[in-house]
Amino acid sequence: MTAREFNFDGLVGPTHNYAGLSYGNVAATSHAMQISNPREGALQGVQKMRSLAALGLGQGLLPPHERPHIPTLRKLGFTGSDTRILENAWKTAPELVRNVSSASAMWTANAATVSPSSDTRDGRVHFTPANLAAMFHRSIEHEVTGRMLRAIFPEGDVFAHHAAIPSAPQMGDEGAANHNRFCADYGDRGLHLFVYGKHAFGGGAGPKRYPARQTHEASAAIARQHGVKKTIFVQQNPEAIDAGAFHNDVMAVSNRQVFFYHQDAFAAPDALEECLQHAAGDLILSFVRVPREKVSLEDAVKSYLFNSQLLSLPGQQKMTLILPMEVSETPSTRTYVDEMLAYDGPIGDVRYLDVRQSMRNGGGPACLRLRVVLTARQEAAMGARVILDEALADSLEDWIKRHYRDRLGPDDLGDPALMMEQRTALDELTTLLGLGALYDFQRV
Ligand code: SUG
Repeated sequence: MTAREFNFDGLVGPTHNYAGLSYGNVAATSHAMQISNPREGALQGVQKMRSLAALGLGQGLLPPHERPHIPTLRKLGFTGSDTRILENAWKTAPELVRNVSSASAMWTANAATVSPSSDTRDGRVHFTPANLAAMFHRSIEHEVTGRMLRAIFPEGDVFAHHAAIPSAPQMGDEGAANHNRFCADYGDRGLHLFVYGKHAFGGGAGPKRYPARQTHEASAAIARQHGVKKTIFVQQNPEAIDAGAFHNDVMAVSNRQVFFYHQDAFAAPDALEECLQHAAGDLILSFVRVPREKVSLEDAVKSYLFNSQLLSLPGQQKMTLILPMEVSETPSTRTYVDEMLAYDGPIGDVRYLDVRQSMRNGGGPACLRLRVVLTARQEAAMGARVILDEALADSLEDWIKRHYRDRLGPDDLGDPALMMEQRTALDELTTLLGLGALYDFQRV
């Protein structure tokens, strides 16, 4: 069956800010309390989508979430009108307001795990929103993410939706950011590599400094409920997590038969390659392993070399790597990329993108996208207007310029005017995208 891979990018939300909420995410904590520019961030995101769509790739988008999220503050004991809740919470517990104001849903690699129909037992495309249990500000995303996915991919013969798995650190699930799929063509049966940070039960090694956000138990649950036929589970190297690789997609990226990864991403890379090749059978895998002598773990985390999008462009035999600008500004990674292009490997081209607003929170090109493989029939079964074309990109830019602030500090988040501005903006966006009443403020 022929199929296409779509990248669904998260649109940067009106409250994009640097609150330093993610312990273990070095970029986010080192930019804590700086001033952000939500308008620039959102425009950078649309430009990213526009350039990938212009290369002939399937490009979709997921809208921002409602932030600040007043229903969460209600669950935490605040009462009264929405404005009163925000004002009281800001006076008595500003850290809670910062947590419920994060635009973190933009990093859609963490939105869900998606399994293509060629790989599941019932032949449907399966979706499970990630519970993101490790970080409070992200643990409040999954319900609305699930709602969005159901609106775009209606439940039925074609698409199957599951609720997030139970939310506790032992079941921490961070979605597609810890998952890779290998296949010949996108519509062919794939081999799924689930990467976890630690076992929740039964001991075993784990990181010492920073949290392992994804557990083996969570990865196994997702694979089980999607009915994925060919799976391999491997632990992320605890040293990589301790160096700041809080998700495996900071250390590795795959596309079809190619796996581009850092030597220290996994504790035993030789054994992993052997195991993957054995499981892949006739499909000959191609491994591009970057040695630590060329790029240190530290530079991999700083530059986000592996948080790139490895893509098959129409008509191109070799693959293209979409990299953040920071890779060209880090001497070791720039040299590595130049050497890689000079050598006759599977990656034949690179392009650099400016996603600096997101990068300062630890979100590179790959964090911003959720991959969804769809056949033509599945594409036709989609609801909503979320596939990017020039006209939609123009409308989004116009919408951003009318509604977004160009300056936001973590001390501005208690402003009721900001809450109202983003509601007006999101209300208009749901109409533009044909999504119906999606947000809690639209459903009361
Ligand atoms: O979960 N940053 C996100 C970045 C997610 C990146 N995703 C992938 N690697 N796939 C996180 O740590 C920072 C928010 C703040 O500190 O204000 C944040 O949530």
